[in-house]
Amino acid sequence: MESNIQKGIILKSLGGFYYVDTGSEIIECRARGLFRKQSIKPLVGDRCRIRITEEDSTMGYIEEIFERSNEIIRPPVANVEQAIIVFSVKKPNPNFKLLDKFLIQAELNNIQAVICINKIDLDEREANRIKELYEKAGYSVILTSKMMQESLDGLKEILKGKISVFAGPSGVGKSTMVNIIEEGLDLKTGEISRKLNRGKHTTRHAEIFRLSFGGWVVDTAGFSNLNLEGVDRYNLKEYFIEFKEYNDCRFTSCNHYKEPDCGVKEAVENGEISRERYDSYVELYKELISGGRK
Ligand SMILES: Nc1nc2c(ncn2[C@@H]2O[C@H](COP(=O)(O)OP(=O)(O)OP(=O)(O)O)[C@@H](O)[C@H]2O)c(=O)[nH]1
Ligand SMILES: [Mg+2]
Ligand SMILES: [Zn+2]
Repeated sequence: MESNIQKGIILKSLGGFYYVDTGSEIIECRARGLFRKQSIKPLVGDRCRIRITEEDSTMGYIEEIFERSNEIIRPPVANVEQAIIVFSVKKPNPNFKLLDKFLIQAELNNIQAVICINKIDLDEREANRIKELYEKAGYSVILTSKMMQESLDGLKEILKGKISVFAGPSGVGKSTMVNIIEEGLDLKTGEISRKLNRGKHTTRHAEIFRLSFGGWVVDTAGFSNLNLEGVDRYNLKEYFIEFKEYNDCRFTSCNHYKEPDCGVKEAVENGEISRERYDSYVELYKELISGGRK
């Protein structure tokens, strides 16, 4: 071995050990001294420099954590580049307000969002309607089904080379999808997953999986609500990207709610902005007025 120093990415942490993917193998590492030197605790997703021990080439020490591009809290993962926001067209039906909250959260964390409408075998027409609605707003949308292999090949392309997190409510098919994309992963799905997920919010466990075709994924337990830290009633509009084009309102500070001569409301009337997105905006706006942090 030429050098015993390598770079890698932390896949999981367990009992004081960190499992670091160097590209060619996975090394079990400790992070001794790191707290003192950099005063940071390594996170899953961290890119790091490790020193492999001389006695045992499967063990090492994390010596340095490279600067993070971001850090998400639930699950605790660093450097997530992309969020695959999964909703199913049926079983369960999509909750658009929640979908919009996921989009806002991705934006807040500086994460590229891709909307994935799954289970299209159950209603292809409705899936296409949702796709058009969000594409018109400026988002990327893919349609998938575990019954249609080609649809998952498209998703693979999107995942290649990046750290992606699968987010969305429980039961929409996130783990099923990841299992098909990467054979051999065997993530728990269906009822078993739901049982394990109960009470999981406190465990703060995270793990990322290496994809054999390049890239890493984080599978999350479904959650039904989100906290939008950093968003208030005055800046909420910034997160509805398609509004920006129509904001020639009478008041420059217009919140596109009850104000007269509002360009956004006009665009909704004309069908240029979708009614559903606007309604969802108003609901979130009202939530923020009432101070309800939902
Ligand atoms: N019809 C249909 N059912 C699907 C599809 N994908 C997944 N399912 C079913 O949906 C159920 C839930 O799938 P999971 O993969 O466990 O869902 P999840 O999003 O991981 O759920 P949590 O782990 O609870 O967040 C399972 O019974 C799957 O078989 C699909 O494309 N079509
Ligand atoms: Mg799951
Ligand atoms: Zn306005």
